[in-house]
Amino acid sequence: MKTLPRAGSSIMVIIGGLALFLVFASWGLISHPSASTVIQGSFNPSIDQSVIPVKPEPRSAVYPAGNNDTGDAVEVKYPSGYNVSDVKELAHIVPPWVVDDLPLTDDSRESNKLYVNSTLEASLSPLSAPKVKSESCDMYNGKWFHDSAGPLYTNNSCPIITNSQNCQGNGRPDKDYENYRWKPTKCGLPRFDPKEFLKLMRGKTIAFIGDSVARNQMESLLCILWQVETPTNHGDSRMHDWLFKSTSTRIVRIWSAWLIHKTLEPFDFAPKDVVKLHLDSPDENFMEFLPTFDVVVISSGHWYVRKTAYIYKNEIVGGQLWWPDKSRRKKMDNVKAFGISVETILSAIATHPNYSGLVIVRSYSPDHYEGGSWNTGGSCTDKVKPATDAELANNRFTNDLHKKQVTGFNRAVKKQTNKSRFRYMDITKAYSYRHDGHPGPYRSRDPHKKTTRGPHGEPPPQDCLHWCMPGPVDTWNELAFEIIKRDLESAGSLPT
Ligand SMILES: *[C@@H]1O[C@H](CO)[C@@H](O)[C@H](O)[C@H]1NC(C)=O
Ligand SMILES: *[C@@H]1O[C@H](CO)[C@@H](O)[C@H](O)[C@H]1NC(C)=O
Ligand SMILES: *[C@@H]1O[C@H](CO)[C@@H](O)[C@H](O)[C@H]1NC(C)=O
Ligand SMILES: *[C@@H]1O[C@H](CO)[C@@H](O)[C@H](O)[C@H]1NC(C)=O
Ligand SMILES: *[C@@H]1O[C@H](CO)[C@@H](O)[C@H](O)[C@H]1NC(C)=O
Ligand SMILES: CC(=O)N[C@H]1CO[C@H](CO)[C@@H](O)[C@@H]1O
Repeated sequence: MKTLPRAGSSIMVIIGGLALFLVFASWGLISHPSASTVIQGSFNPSIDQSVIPVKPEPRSAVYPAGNNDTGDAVEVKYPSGYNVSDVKELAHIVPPWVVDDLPLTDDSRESNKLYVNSTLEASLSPLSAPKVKSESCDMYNGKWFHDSAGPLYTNNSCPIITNSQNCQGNGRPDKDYENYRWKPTKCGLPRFDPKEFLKLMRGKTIAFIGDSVARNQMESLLCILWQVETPTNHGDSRMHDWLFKSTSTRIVRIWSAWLIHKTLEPFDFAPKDVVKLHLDSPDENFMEFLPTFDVVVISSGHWYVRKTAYIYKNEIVGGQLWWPDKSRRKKMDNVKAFGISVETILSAIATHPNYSGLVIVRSYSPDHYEGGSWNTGGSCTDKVKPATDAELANNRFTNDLHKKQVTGFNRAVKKQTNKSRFRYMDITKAYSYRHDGHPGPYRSRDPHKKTTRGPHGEPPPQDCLHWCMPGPVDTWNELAFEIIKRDLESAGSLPT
């Protein structure tokens, strides 16, 4: 096949148009916030664990449509005449939502500098546990290795796995992706010991704040802990809240897709039907609970592909999939807006007069729509092992968001006035190897779902963003556990 120039090619234009159409027609892979409300709310924790409760289907499998949080699912539709083999050559094209009428402002040099040294290294104080060999162990550099010890739980031993992440329950034929563990180059990462964790977190609350990928991590932690104790559910629609009575440890989750304040009322030339993101105000829905948390695990990013208007200093400065008047100058694209939002929310926490806990910022979770972006034939179908270095796919959108997140993190930490501690849990690189850890087409129980490519090579509808449970996402909690342990240790308050 011919090699396509990066820009100006007519195929590129066609693909771009097609992609834009698909972006409107389908949506960026984020499950609906209330999907697990249903599940958690209806599950009776006193039930015999050998009887798996029947879980209602979440309202949204993978692709919520539209511009609000109702999350009605639609499938990606490939128009007739669509030919995936035309698209393959465009592997790792910038997703259409990044292509903008302004060049990306690039503060990568600055962020790289900060990233390599000041914050990260300083934030990872050495562990005195015997497993740690190095004084300054970077937990995020390392390798995935096969571990015959297997996963920390199974789809049968954890009753609260969201259906779309229950890959085994949904018929995924391979299972070995459950057996890889992360080994930092210079230290060990202990296998998660649920009893230890509960002891460490005695009387404490850990809160997960973010989108459905944050939910993915919170549910992974619940599943791990469930193996030693069945928690009780005290949640409501605003806050999911599970209590482990033996140690009075609370695991909570608050939905906040963008982490910042959003409004629906018309604003200047932005009409009612577009969500307005106020890039300089934090999301009040979780800020009010903040002082009650001891550990906050916070993350965002994936919703910045959705249709929104960006408001900054009381002015519309840009929009994503929305910019009605092309004669107006757009000052900001979604990558930049994301960077500002990260700085806003983390600064608000770092200067909150009543917060003195630990903040773990989970870095951007990479997706794996390889061989095209998610809506142009990209796929993670048939990936059954972590990628080798040679197979590692570069994803510019992921890289851009990661850089912005690092910059926002560093800027916020500099403004800190209270006693909170900030840690950047930098999983992006490690997880770029885990193209095998996503549900792919195994995202629902539907026995008639498509799991193979169509006649023109078009991939089946699939989720290459969320993580199977059990699966690689469980390692996030091993990392978080390690961060919490180091934090309490350096504060001299580790329980004996
Ligand atoms: C959300 O979208 C649904 C369907 O797309 C629509 O019926 C509803 O009015 C919308 N709600 C808001 C608040 O925009
Ligand atoms: C798809 O494109 C490839 C390469 O351009 C071509 O060989 C093939 O015939 C096309 N298939 C269809 C169904 O159009
Ligand atoms: C990071 O800091 C170490 C010493 O703490 C220094 O040796 C190294 O050169 C620094 N790296 C960069 C990229 O600045
Ligand atoms: C768990 O996965 C197995 C396949 O490995 C499947 O037979 C079983 O029904 C699943 N159970 C649940 C509760 O999803
Ligand atoms: C902090 O706590 C004090 C005393 O409980 C309270 O008066 C104040 O409103 C709180 N501030 C914030 C921002 O929550
Ligand atoms: C405990 C602590 O240091 N609290 C400080 C947090 O930040 C505010 C300012 O925003 C200070 O006034 C508090 O003393």
